[in-house]
Amino acid sequence: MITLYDLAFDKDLRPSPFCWRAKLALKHKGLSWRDEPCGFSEKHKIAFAQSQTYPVIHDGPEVVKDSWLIAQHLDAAYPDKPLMPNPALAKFVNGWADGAVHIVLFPNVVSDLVDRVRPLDKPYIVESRGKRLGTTDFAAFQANARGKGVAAFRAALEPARRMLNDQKFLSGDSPAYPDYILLGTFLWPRTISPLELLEKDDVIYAWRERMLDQFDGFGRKAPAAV
Ligand SMILES: N[C@@H](CCC(=O)N[C@@H](CS)C(=O)NCC(=O)O)C(=O)O
Repeated sequence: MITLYDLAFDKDLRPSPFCWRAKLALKHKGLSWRDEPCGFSEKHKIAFAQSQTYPVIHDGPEVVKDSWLIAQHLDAAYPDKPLMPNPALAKFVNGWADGAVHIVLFPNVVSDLVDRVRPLDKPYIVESRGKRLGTTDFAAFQANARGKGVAAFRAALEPARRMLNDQKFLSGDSPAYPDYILLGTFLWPRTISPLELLEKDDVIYAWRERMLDQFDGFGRKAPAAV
């Protein structure tokens, strides 16, 4: 049985976009797993993997950290239903999400995120995210960011929009890892912020609806922020 160490917030919210990638990859493979919720202050739970970040999986004798390595491990260990029929596309989407999309998304939701961590994790998140942003006035930072930030986020999605103009999923006729990467990106704000990031007539909105329905509504059923 696979064990997944998944980042948990207050009220058992599970926002981590990287953990979502791993969960959606496991679903794609039809694998079940044991879930181990962990807070920011519970890194001792993943010390066995020499990891400072979630997700980590324990799969029999194998310990794998980092969502990208987890996806690669799953394709190697369970070759049915490849997650990456087009590995170059998957690699591009992974880097684009991490290096461009998340960067413009984060300022729009940072205060909502800080508000929803477990009380025990609050000092850590205030200090670490405060250092990253240069302020601990997250509410003001977020309010200011949203002035141009939502438009910047939508603009960063343009490469996906152009693909989805012509095809149902980033991976073609059916979803694969590139789609799970981007769905993870959307499940992150959905879990910790009431902010709607997309306009209803955006092809990405319709794609997101299709993706939320995958695996019997797995993403849609996950507790979302109100
Ligand atoms: N490259 C890693 C990134 C993982 C990552 O940054 N996870 C965040 C949660 S979204 C984390 O665990 N952060 C711990 C911290 O900030 O202390 C992956 O793809 O798995």
